[in-house]
Amino acid sequence: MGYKVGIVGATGAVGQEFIKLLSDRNFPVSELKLFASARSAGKQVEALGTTITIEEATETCFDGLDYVLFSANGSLSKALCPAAAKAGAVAIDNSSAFRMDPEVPLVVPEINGEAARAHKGIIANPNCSTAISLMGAAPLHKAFGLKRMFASTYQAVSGSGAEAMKELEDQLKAWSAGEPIEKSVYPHQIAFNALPHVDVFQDNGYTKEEMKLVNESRKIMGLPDLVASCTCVRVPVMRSHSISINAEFERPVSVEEARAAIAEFPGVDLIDEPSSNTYPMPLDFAGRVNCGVGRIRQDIGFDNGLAFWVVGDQLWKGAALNAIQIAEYLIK
Ligand code: 2RA
Repeated sequence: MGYKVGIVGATGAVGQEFIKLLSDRNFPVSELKLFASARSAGKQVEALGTTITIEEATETCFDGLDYVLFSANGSLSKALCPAAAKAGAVAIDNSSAFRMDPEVPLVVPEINGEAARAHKGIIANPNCSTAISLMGAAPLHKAFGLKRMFASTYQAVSGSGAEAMKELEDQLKAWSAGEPIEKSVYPHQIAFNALPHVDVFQDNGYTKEEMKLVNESRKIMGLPDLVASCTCVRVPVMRSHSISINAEFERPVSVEEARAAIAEFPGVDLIDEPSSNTYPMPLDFAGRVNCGVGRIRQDIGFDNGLAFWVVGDQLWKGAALNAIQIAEYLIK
């Protein structure tokens, strides 16, 4: 028994990871179809041991498919996810188009996997910084009851796509060669820099990315009144996001209990031995399925507070892997 799977956005950074992970994880695919813009239609791609011709993503291309993984822009997802659902497929969408729709489950399988079963044809994949942050916050919420959460993210350039990853490489090469540094993806040079600007600024002074982390955390954790705030920063790291979190809990906390809660939670590794300079780092998490949590300590700013650090692969747990894990959850 296999499943007929489609990928929309097959040529993008996340789309390529969808293909890789379906193969690496032996997802039971009986047929794979790849969709992209008209510009890419006709190109041939090696996938799952065969050559597949990319088709244009249209409202009528989903007939007969069981699952469609979307990693396209929000407007394309808005147009095509309903069409995929109408054709009888389960659309798992990596854009922000449906994340806050009350009719659409927003899912991190280790945290609220059961919510996926209530889908009405569309399931939303969280924003990358949200999914990775909650792989640290959720086990601690389970242990102590999360009351307030303050986050600062250190986001990899892969979050801006393959072009941004190449831009960082090119800037580093130009710098070492003493050549002029070109920039196009970001408003400023990203090499040797830190940009407190991920996605567009809102009227309240926060960026869309920062409000996604706040609002999506509330929905996934089932904490509509959670007090949360964050600052999202782009840093010259290739593909793993890191997040520093200060959190206050309802119940008294202990570092030992917090470490145990992290260690026993699925999908996350406790990496926390400061005495030997052991803590999660983005370089170690590129291409790693699990996220890592470390630097756990009593937060001196709160009663019942913990400070901790979470790292995860933006392209995997932050995007393609989480979406495939949702499909795996539904077929088990
Ligand atoms: C970023 N969260 O890191 C976005 C990608 N989805 O830019």
